[in-house]
Amino acid sequence: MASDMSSLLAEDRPSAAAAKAARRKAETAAFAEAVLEGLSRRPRSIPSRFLYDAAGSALFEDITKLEEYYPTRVETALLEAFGKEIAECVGDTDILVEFGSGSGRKTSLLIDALPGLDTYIPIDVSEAFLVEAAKRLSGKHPGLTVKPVVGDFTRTRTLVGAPRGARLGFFSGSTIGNLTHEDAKAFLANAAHLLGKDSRFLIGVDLKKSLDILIPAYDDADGVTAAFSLNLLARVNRELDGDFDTTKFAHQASYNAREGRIEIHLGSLTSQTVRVLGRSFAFTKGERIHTENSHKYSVPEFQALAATAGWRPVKAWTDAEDLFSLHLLRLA
Ligand code: AVJ
Repeated sequence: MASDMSSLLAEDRPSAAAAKAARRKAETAAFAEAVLEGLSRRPRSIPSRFLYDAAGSALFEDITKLEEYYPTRVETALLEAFGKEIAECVGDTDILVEFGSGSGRKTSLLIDALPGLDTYIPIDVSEAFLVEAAKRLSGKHPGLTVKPVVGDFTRTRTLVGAPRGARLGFFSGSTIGNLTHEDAKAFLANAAHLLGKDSRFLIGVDLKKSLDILIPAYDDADGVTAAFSLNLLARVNRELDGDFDTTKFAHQASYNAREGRIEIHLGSLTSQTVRVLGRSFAFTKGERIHTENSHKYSVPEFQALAATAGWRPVKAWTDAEDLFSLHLLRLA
């Protein structure tokens, strides 16, 4: 696998360590800019992609195991139940392109269902996750060529060095829900360009549902989701010389029915002043920082959105309780 990875990941070139350090520095600079800008704006906000440092990623992994958090469990069950049927609808596939490096479990189920597959290309901003995922998957699927690509999959336009062949895209976990409709449309259009003519796309999308199920999924009894949100402030303290007192902010999950999304905020429990990179930010009691959106779609709503980016529905699979959907799309 090392030789396969070297073409795209440049793991063993002498400049790799320098490139990695440069990427880390650029990421910290981007975080600093986003935090200073986001805390200055009204309403205050910090983009959700910064939730996933090492600690945040580990906490998200814990979320996926919670009783209240159904998406991972139900999507995995859908792949288990319908993998064969999905593969039949997909048709011949040489190359699987995954947006994000995935949990491994869901990807493995899909790989197992696709008999003719010879190449797996995960795209992720985190080189560490990519190396991990690549190792795990090539171990589980000997004979499969793994070619990881380091990059922001919302912006990666082409897959340099990728082989020719029929492509299937895979974007699981309803990660697309983090994006506004406008950004989701842009992502889907970019994916169409990247995957190319005649490709297919399998996307996991969370469904609209009763608030009795939805709210606890984003505000669990054990406080794991709260810890995940508050880690963003702890990350500011660690990386940007911040002095947030994480006990003085509360995780708040609510449903915005007009936008069809869960919104997560961190609310200030007192009036307080916080310093970040030498700058002061005064919070009134109750003032909030918006940290996340998680959009929910009915099956026809998502199909309509995908159509605006050139994707036609092939089929959608849902569970018996209508909690989650898997959409197979093809380029028109
Ligand atoms: C990773 C974006 C799919 O929106 O359900 C879970 C993130 N945040 N609990 C989601 C998340 C809080 C998750 N996604």
